[in-house]
Amino acid sequence: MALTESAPVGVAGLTRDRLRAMYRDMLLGRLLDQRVLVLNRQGRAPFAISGQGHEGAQVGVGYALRRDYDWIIPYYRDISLVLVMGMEPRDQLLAALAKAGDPNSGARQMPAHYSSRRHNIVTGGSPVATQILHAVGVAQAFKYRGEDRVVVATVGEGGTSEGDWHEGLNWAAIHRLPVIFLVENNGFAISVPQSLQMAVEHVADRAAGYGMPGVSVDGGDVLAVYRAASEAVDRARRGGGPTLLEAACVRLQSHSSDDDQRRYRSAEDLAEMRRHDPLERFRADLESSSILADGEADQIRQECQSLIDEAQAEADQAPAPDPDTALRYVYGEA
Ligand SMILES: Cc1ncc(C[n+]2csc(CCOP(=O)(O)OP(=O)(O)O)c2C)c(N)n1
Repeated sequence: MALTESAPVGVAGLTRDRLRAMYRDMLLGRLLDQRVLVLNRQGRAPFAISGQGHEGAQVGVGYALRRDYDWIIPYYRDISLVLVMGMEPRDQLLAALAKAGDPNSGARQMPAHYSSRRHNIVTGGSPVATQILHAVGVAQAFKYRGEDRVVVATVGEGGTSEGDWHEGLNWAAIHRLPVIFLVENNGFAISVPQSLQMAVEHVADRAAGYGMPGVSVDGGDVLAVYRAASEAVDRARRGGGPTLLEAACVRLQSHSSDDDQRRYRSAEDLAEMRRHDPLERFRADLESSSILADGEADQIRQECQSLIDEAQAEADQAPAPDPDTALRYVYGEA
């Protein structure tokens, strides 16, 4: 979108400071993601799964929520979303390096199973789409208690082929629960393209079948996502029920550190995808509307990079879990 339409005051009801903060959070997510991949290639982080290309969708939705009040049940690509909700680079580096202080799980879960009691982030299970049912349960509790909180569950388009997805959306619609189902549609489930997951063009086309609004938005446009998410959040808070929000994303990296997408995607496809990098798009829009001054993006990058360097230095020094605690939280408190 052209930011110049409403500059210099700001756009989408967001002040200039908030727009810059959005850019900073997208960039921090990107750089932290890159660092985890490097640690994986150095043989220090056992596994990495990247959110690069999803930052517009994640930050757009995160900014529509009330931090430490609303809840999220994220999936493994949501590195930028959990940063917006209050987690720190340090938290994710402790997890990547499997250190005892990892707040997600004390280094018991795989990396990218984000969790924070403090920030209302509920860990997902590894089977895809189980988080949908958990979110419906959380939303049911909000309604039962008469609270005006909302919960966002995120999932890939491949995950919407699971039974959990259908059961969850059906129940949420019947009971008009305050939940937003965010589908981060990057077109692939590992190597399986969307055309082999569903016979409709947009996941959101199915919303009418459940009886809820369905919105398909360009996930590369963080402000378009923010607007759509804000509407869905307002509706849910007012008792208007759930929304299926689909954000079209690009998966800039392979599925995970155990995958190589060059084996099943053409060089042309990969090059075309890179032209839709949400971070570059937002930076260009902010610069052309003078919301980011010349050189400001570089300065923000340096600040983010320093934050990540400090976080890594701290995580490097942090102790590994005590082997005697290996069974804690597995069968009960040891
Ligand atoms: C029930 C289940 N089946 C298979 C897997 C293995 N698996 C992990 S991620 C994934 C792909 C999911 O794709 P999608 O939902 O489109 O999300 P994306 O990874 O593209 O963001 C699969 C098949 C799993 N974790 N759980």
